[in-house]
Amino acid sequence: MVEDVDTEAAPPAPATRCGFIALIGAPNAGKSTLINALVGSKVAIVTPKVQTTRALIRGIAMEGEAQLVFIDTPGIFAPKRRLDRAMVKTAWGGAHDADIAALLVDAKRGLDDDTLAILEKLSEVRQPKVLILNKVDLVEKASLLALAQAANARAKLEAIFMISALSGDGVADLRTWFAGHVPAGPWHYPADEVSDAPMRHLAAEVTREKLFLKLHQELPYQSTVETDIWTERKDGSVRIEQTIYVERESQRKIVLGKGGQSIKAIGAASRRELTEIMEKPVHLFLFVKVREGWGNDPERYRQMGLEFPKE
Ligand SMILES: Nc1nc2c(ncn2[C@@H]2O[C@H](COP(=O)(O)OP(=O)(O)OP(=O)(O)O)[C@@H](O)[C@H]2O)c(=O)[nH]1
Ligand SMILES: [Mg+2]
Repeated sequence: MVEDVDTEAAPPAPATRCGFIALIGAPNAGKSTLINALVGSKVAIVTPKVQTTRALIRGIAMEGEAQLVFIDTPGIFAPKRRLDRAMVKTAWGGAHDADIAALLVDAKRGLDDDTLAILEKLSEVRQPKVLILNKVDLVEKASLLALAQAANARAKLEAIFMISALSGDGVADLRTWFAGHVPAGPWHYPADEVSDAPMRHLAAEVTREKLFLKLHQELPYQSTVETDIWTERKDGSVRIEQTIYVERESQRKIVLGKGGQSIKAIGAASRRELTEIMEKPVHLFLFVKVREGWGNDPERYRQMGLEFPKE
């Protein structure tokens, strides 16, 4: 019996591509909303308040043979405090280290001072740059064109997109474009991974989101959340202990609320979401501690994943 011998070489495997795409922009432009939409699950927290994101967060999406590693960054603004400076420095670091820098602009706010300053500094970034006009659900289509032209006159842009990160409008096109423009190369992460951040970090962020949503004025900015203890229990549940650090005793009282009502609401909302994310029962214990000057404590920065600025 003669067997067919296939003398032709097997077709080459489709070439993989992989790249890092930094999402930068003014506070509140919708960067974190967009990274969640691109990845298809919650990797970054979102609130209506400015300066929600404090450190780099990587979210991973697969598009055909391309692995897209999106980097959510803190909003860029004129920093005043040490924490602000660390956040802004981190955001620019993210842009310089990526393969593609994507500038997100809130189309409703347009080219305000923060965004103009970013556009100017963006010219120092050598990587290809794209502009993403976000929140198109809030503006007239006609105004978008003028906005795109004004931005294009200030920076060399490879492409301009108009999207709504909230509704998902235009997000798939964005993913397709990035997949075609990241470099050829092996994937950096397993194909099923959506984030490289440890769960205990995401858990602290989820509690911080609830704190931002529940508390107002200066308080969200004068507090930080850390996960201290994480125990997987035999019954399949997980026990999480977290500390909320504030600057002053008066703030601790506000976080606790009358009869502990505020902290209870924050804890309940966080626990509900963590249960959903992890698909297992969560026992969450929150403690509130006064740590005066935590904004100048290197250890708090290390916990947040931020470099500690010397001044
Ligand atoms: N209408 C509308 N709202 C949006 C859209 N994208 C984001 N938002 C809202 O804008 C607010 C800020 O969104 P975030 O994703 O937290 O913005 P960010 O750029 O990450 O903000 P920072 O982390 O503070 O820099 C939230 O209330 C979002 O729901 C959009 O496409 N349309
Ligand atoms: Mg954010």
